[in-house]
Amino acid sequence: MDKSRSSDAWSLRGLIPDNHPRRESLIVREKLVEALENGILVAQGLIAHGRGECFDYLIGEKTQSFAELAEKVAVAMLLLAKNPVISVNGNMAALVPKEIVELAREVNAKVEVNLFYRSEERVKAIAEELKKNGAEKVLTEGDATIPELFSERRKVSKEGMYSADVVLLAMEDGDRTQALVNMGKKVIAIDLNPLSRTSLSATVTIVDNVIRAFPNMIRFAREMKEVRREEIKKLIDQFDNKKNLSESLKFISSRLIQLSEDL
Ligand code: PTJ
Repeated sequence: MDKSRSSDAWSLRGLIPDNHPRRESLIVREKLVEALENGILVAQGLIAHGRGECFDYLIGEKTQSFAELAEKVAVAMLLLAKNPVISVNGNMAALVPKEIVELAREVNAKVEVNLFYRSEERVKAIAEELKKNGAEKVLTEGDATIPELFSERRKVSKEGMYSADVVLLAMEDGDRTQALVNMGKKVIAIDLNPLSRTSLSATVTIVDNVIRAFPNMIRFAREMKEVRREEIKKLIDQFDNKKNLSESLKFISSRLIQLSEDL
C-alpha cells in the first residue's frame, strides 16, 4: 500500500487541517479509501457509506436516546445468548476492527466474516485485519447455507452463524436479515437508515453509526455484567422494536422542522 495515503498520514500532512469543521468525517472517509486499497472494502461500500452519512446528518451525528436504548437491549440479548455471533463485512472491518474484537470478548461472541461481494481474497484480508486487532479465531468457512438466499451472503459457518441464536450485523442487505429471522434467529442490526429493509425486519434495530454504536455497546457490556440476569431479561422483554423505530422517525421529522424554523 502507498503509505502516503494512510489516514494518519493524511491528517498529519495537513491535508485535513486540524481545525476543519468536518475533520472527523473526512478521516473516516480516508480510512475507507485505505481499506479499499487494502482489499478489505469494495467500491460499493463507499456508496453505502455515503448513504449512511446522509442519515447520520439527520440524527445529528450523535447517539440519540432511541439508539442508546436499542444498544442496551442488544447487549442484553448478546449476554443471554447461547451462541452469539458478530457478522463482519468490509465496511465494519474498515471502521471498527478493534471494537468488534473487544465487544466479542466482552459478550463471549464468535466473529464471522460474511460478505455480499464475497471473494476468498477479501475474506482472508478481513480475517487478517481482525487478527491484527486481537481476534484469536475468525470464522470464514462458509460450509453451510442459509435457506431462501441466493447471494454470496448465503454462505455461513456451521459452527457460527448457521447455529447461532443471536446475530449482530451492520450495513447489511434486507434479504439476509429476513432469512436469518426466518431461521428463528434474533437479529440485531446497526443501520443508520431506519427505513431500510434490514432495519424493518431485524429483532433489534440500532439507528446509529457503527463508529459510536460499538464503543457504547462495549461500555454497556462491562456495566451489565454487574446486573442480575432477571433484570437483563426484563430489559429485553419490555423492548418494542417497531415503537423504537417509530421514535427514530419522529425524532428526525421534529428535528427537521426545528432546523427549518431556525434558518
Ligand atoms: O462488504 P460486503 O461485500 O459485504 O458489502 C457490504 C455493502 C455495505 C457494500 C453492502 O452490504 C451494501 O450494499 O449495503 P447497503 O444495502 O448499501 O446497506 C448499507 C446500509 O448501511 C444503509 O442503510 C446505510 O444507511 C447504512 N450505513 C452506512 N454506513 C453506516 C451505516 N450504518 C451504520 N453505520 C455506518 N457507518
